[in-house]
Amino acid sequence: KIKMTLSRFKGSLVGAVVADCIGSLFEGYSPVSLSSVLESASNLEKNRQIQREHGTRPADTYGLRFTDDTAMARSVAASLLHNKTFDAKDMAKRFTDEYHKEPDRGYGFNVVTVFEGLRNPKLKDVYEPARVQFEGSGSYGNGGAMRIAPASLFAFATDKSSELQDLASDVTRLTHTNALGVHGAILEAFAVDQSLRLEPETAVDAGAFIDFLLEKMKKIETIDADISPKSFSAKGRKRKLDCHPTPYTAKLERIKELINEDSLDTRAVVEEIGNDVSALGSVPTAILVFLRAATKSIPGLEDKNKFEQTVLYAISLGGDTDTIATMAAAIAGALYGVEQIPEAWQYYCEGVADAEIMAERLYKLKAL
Ligand code: 8NA
Ligand code: MG
Ligand code: MG
Repeated sequence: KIKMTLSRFKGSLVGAVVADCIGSLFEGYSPVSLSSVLESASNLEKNRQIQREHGTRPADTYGLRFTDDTAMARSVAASLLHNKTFDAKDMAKRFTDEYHKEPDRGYGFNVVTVFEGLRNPKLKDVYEPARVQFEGSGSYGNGGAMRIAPASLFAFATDKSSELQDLASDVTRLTHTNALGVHGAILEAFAVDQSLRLEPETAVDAGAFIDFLLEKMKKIETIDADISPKSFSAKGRKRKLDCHPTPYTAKLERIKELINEDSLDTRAVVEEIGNDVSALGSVPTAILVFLRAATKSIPGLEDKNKFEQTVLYAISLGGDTDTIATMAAAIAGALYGVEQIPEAWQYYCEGVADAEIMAERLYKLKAL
């Protein structure tokens, strides 16, 4: 049982890394054909086979780089591990140091302004640079949600899951203060936490999983809606469900219906739920992907295991592929464990070894 949880911590963080690396090959393409996604995955397997047999091809020739999603998740994990608690200044410094060390990781167009602001030595309030983004409405991008999984593991390990909502909000507001960006990160954080609590031997009850998230989001959306009306402007609400006064709740209700449909059209998912860089247009999508793959066989991916189905299906939706895949994989890996992540994927994706170590260290916080 104990070993099981460790494998699920690793599954979540390592899963997020490989999904980011593979997903980034398709970022921005819409639509993406499932066959091209399958080809990328099978190339990894083939190269690994050749490499094994002949030992001729160095790993780095075929290595896939991680992007901003992983770069920032690593900082979240490292900061929580170093301080054994949330330290806003320390985490912000890790974000900016990481960015300035390697700015070419595919960061969002506007978040880099926040990094510049955070570097100002006279800065008094570490949340200020994020707050002034987009004329004071703050970013609603998915950059908060894409990095939140380590916070879920930290809260789980330290028995502080009751504080997960605040932790996810604090971690996110360092760069994203728009309610839609913050709520998206909270939703992803709860989804990872909930996945860690599922019985791995029992079939996933998608309805119950969504009901749990609905209960949380209903409360969050109705309370915060009154506090920050500026965050709830029409901006960034592209789809019909986005315009609902409680949009995450509305989308989760709709996803509950969609995942039960016999055949689920990719275009319908993209048009109704989304595949873009906004949190509202990607976090619910990641949850849909996880639940659909958990409860149904994805057409064309029948011979793949559940973790692979989750990642490959996420990427096939196109758009912000690395981020939707990384979020879905963090949830899926927390259920299936690291054993379901193909060895070839782990071998060729940059940052896997670090993710594994961080998962282990987070897990060990349990003993404290
Ligand atoms: P961000 O905070 O810069 O937000 C991303 C984008 O969302 C911004 O550049 C804006 O276009 C838009 N946006 C966010 N908030 C507002 C607002 N209040 N008003 C108007 N527009 C707004 O960056 P982030 O950290 O949230 O970005 C995360 C995503 O960007 C990730 O997918 C990451 O991988 C990266 N990325 C994505 C693509 C892609 O094509 N999908 C390409 C490069 C980078
Ligand atoms: Mg990225
Ligand atoms: Mg992305």
